[in-house]
Order: sequence, then structure tokens, then C-alpha cells
Amino acid sequence: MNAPGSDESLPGPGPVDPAGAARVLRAARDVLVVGHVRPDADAAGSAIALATALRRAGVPVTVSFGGPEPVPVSLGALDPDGLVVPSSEAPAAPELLVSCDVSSAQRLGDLADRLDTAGSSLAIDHHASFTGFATRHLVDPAAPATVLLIRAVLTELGAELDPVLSRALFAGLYTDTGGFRWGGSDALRLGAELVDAGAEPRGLMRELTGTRPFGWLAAQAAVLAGARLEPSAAGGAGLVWAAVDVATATRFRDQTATVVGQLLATAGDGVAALLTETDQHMWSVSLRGNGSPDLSRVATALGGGGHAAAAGFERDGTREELLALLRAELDSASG
Ligand SMILES: [Mn+2]
Repeated sequence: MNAPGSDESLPGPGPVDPAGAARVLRAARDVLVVGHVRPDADAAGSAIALATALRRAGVPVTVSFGGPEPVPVSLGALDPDGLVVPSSEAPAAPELLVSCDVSSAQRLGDLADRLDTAGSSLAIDHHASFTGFATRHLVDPAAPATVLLIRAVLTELGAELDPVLSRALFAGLYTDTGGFRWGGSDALRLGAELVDAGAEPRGLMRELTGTRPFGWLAAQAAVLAGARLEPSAAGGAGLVWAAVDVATATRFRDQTATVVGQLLATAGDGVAALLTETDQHMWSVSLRGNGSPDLSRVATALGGGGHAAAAGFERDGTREELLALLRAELDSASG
């Protein structure tokens, strides 16, 4: 019989189930929990919920997100206990690195070096494009959000849902399912459980996405006025794209994410792309579609990843160079 916490009691490298992940987490004495760079609500909510439960279980834990970009201010609403530290303050060599909603090592940003310095790593993710970068992984591409996998791990850890955990999980669930448009009855059941445990959707979503500076109206109008429709792209399904220049992106850092949804609403059965210039000739591209062509395949070919209907990548170059690459990959994925 193995002593509690000894390595012999832990699952081996490779895939683990939620119970196996919980055993790895419970045995750890120094944990760094991270999400992907420029975290969305699924990455941030997953990381904060898991870290909150671990801290309550007496496991020393820090949360961080890879820089150089700061964490979107609005996600502070999910972190009332102040668990998140800047990546410059994240432990240099944690015993255990846990990544939430991270499909590839690149998506760890400047925290990717922790894969080498940490004692071991555990990835919890739902991307079809997950690359298998961690020592152990709990990955289910059928899960509509990483927070559903986190919920299963919390159950194994014996964590009781309360308003802090529920708000963090609900934020990820709501946003990654497109407001429960997909994810089916599992997502709705978890949503009901979280509301019963104290997630209050109206106030929460207003804190996360519902407020904008007044100046965003004019900036958004300019971005949308520059949108272009290319009917013959994506094998004839069409492409609607718009670009956010670096000045607008810097000024309205947290506010641009919803624009790609507006583009998609006009794309019919085609694809929407929002190209955001995060730095001179450095682009972050969000892709949205209807499941076909497979945007995960398109984004992966261009250095990113994601899901069939929602994916993204980051790349340097001119806007025209990126569009040319995108058109070519969309055609090849549509063929
Ligand atoms: Mn996600």
C-alpha cells in the first residue's frame, strides 16, 4: 500500500480521468494554475475556480496568465480573493503546473518555460487541437467548455459550490457555449446548478461584457464600416472580415471580442474573421463559423487552434499577407 501523496499512488503520464486529476492535485504542495494568453472567461473561470477549491483544501496555489499582455480588467470580477498574480510574479519552478483551456505550449505565452521547470504538468482542456504538451492530461473535445471538466474535478475533490466558484464556472460556461446556444442539456443542467449555488447571470454578465466606454460606439462603427464580404472565399461559402488597427485595439482592449459575432451574423453559412493588430504587424485573428469548414484545422495550420466553429491564431505580417494565408487555408479546408 502506498503512502498518501507518494508518486506510486498517482496515475502515470498520459490521459487521466477527473478522479485521476483530483489525485494529482490533492498530492501537490505547490501549484501554479494557468490559462491561455489573453484569457477569455473559460480560461480565467476554470483557473480561478480550480485554484479557489485547492486553496480551500489547503493546497498552496497561485494563478497567473502568460504575458506580456495584462489580464483583461473585466475578468477581475471572477477573482474576489485576488488569486491572480502577474506572470512576472508567478513561481519560477512550481511542483505542479496546471493549465486550463490551453491547447498548445505556445498558448502559455511567457509562462511556457514552466513546462521545463515544473516538477510535472497537468492539462485540463477541451480543444480538438490539444497537442498533448503536458505530463498528464484531462482532455475532452466533446466538452463545450473547459469549466465542465473543472466541475467534474471539483466533484472529485469534494469541493462545495458557493457563489465564488459558481460565478467563475458560469462565466466560462455561458461564454464558451455562446449563451447556451450549444453544449446541449449538459450545459443547461450545469448552468441551473450554478445559478442555484449563487451565480447570478444578469449581474455577472453585465460585469464581464455588458459595459463599454462610450467611445467604443464610434470605434466599433468604424471597425464594422470597414468590414468586407468575399463571397467566393471558403470554397464559395463566403468570408466576412474586419480589422481592428493597433490604436483601437490598445484603447479598447477588452471590448473588441464581441465584434466577430456581429460579423458572423452577416456571413450566412460562411466564415467570419476579426483581425486585431496587437502590435505593429502582429495580429490576433478570431475565426467564427458554423462548423464547416473546420476552423480548428484552419487555425492549427496557421499556428493556432480551437474548435470547428470557433478558433484563432496569432501571426506577424501585413494584413494582406494574413488574409492571403487565411483565404488559402479556408479553401483547402473547404475542398
Ligand atoms: Mn474554452
